[in-house]
Amino acid sequence: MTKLFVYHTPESVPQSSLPDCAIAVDVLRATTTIANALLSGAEAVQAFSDLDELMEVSNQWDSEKRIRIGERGGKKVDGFDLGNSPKSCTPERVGGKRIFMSTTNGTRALESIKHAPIVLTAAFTNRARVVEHLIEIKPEIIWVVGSGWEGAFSLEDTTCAGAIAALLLEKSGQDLLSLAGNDETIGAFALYKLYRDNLLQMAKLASHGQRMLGLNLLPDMEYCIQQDILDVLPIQREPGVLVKA
Ligand code: 3SL
Repeated sequence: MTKLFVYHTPESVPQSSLPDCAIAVDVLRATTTIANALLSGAEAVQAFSDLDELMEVSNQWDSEKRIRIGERGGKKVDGFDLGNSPKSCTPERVGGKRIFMSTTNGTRALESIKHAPIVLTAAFTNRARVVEHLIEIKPEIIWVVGSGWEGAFSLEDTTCAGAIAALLLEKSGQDLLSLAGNDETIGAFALYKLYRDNLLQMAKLASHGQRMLGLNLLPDMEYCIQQDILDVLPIQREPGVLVKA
């Protein structure tokens, strides 16, 4: 029997325990970008919350075999190869390369769970593959951690957590009462039920959705709210380093 706990932000993750499996979610856009990068053949994605540390570690890598992705406030960081657009991670750009990535919130969510025995990343785009894996490995305790925005709740990440719960309910045969480890899970499931037929409306209402619209990033938003389109399972191989399973 699985218990699923949803946490809206990295800051709300318990400090005194670890789950069997932890999943970071940053729909707009870090975990969507990670899914694309690995599906496009990146060797790995190495996540950093700190830009200076990223530069220090990536400087030791062959410059032909690395791509630096840096985003702050929705914009590309000066001097980085790419911003955080999933669509920029094409096979031509990232194939065979190590991606060194730092984003405002998504990489902090990963940092907060990096000591869990199994760490995955999920977005709407690869939700089905993630849930398929959960059904295979049957963890007793799962955490789904939304990235939020600078410590605050974000609508799109919790809605995606609800999408994961909904598909897990369908595939496992458990009911909501036995699956939900906390009230946040029930709230996330309810949010997903409210918006599942119009995820674009949900994303446009979200504060980060508004920020993205202000930066002319509607095409990225439209991409990120597509469900179950990517057959890719990002899994942590060592703390902070994700590969395609
Ligand atoms: O907050 C984050 O980690 C980013 O995903 C934000 S953005 O979508 O790249 O603006």
